Amino acid sequence: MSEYAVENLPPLVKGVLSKETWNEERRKELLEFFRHEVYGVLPDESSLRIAIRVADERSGPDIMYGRAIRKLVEVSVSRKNREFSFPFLLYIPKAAEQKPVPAIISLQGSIVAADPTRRQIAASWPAETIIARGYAAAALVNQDVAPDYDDNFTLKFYRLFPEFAGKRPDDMMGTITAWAWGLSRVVDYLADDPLINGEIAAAGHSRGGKTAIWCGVQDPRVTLTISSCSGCSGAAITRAKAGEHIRDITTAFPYWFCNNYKKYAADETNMPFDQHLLLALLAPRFLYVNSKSYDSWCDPRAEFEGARQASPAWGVYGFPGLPVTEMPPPEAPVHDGHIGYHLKTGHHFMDEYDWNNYLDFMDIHFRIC
Ligand code: GTR
Repeated sequence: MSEYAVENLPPLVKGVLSKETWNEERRKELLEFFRHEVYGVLPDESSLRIAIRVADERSGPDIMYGRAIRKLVEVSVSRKNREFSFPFLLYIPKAAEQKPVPAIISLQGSIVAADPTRRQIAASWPAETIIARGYAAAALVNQDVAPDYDDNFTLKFYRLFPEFAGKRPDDMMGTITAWAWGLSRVVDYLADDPLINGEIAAAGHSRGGKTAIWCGVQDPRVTLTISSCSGCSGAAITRAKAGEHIRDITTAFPYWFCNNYKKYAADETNMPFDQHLLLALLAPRFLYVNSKSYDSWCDPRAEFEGARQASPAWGVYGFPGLPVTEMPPPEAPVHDGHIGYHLKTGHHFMDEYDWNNYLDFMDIHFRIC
């Protein structure tokens, strides 16, 4: 593990995580760095006209046995005479009518997971459990915002930017930036819903975890960012990790990132950043990182290291980040710092065990009671 030690890393990486070098200027500089070099910049954001409406709202015995209000929400965006819209699904516990509740948004990779009829219930989004535990649950399907294949930047959200179709400047957004933008539109809605108390978590698994992190970093309204098995270009320290590296991910999924990211593939050791700096941008808000023990492509140890090495940034604000320095064994969650963590025995997946731990963490740190 010596390769991971902060003292072995280049100056930008070393410099940020101490009281002396961390300040708001530094944060802005790092955020711009990740925008221009890794995930890409959203062009001309101020020209987007956004309207959000509840298309359908129901409650009653058919909606989670009377325990929840279900809303189907539509986000419509226009720019220069082009339009695009996408839906998301939201359940709010009936109890929120008495006292507003926190919400947790999940980015899902398939429509099946976000089934509003609840005939199909996916382990990756146990909305019934979330509602039973007193939280609102929103689900956004990533491909409703932007396709998860290389469409030459022409479909869905990209339709709004015809000038970039097929000719993306090197620092222009990849799909993770587009998906993160979509998550922030769900935050827009929740921030204005009187049944929600302003505490909002954003969660995602794997590519969704990378996206949740990128959303949380850019959107200060996200109280808690949850990364499940986000691996390479997510929570995992890239240097010396096992499994996937920048070369692999930019070859298999070049459209997730801006073109600039590829230039780091050849020499990760000397790149001026690593993923703990991205996580540090979340401080002093809450972060949760979890991994699966057999997920060698993501590398659980590198994910733990991302959280551990980001941790001093929380100290700058007087909060405990990750309260442990040794990687805990499986099934031994750590919930008492501003960074939550657990490792579970298993393969690359997000399941009810993970969700119950996120909710346990939120019970401790959010205003649920
Ligand atoms: C893999 C990719 C990972 C991870 C994963 C997923 O193929 O290499 O970085 O994002 O997909 O999203 O399940």
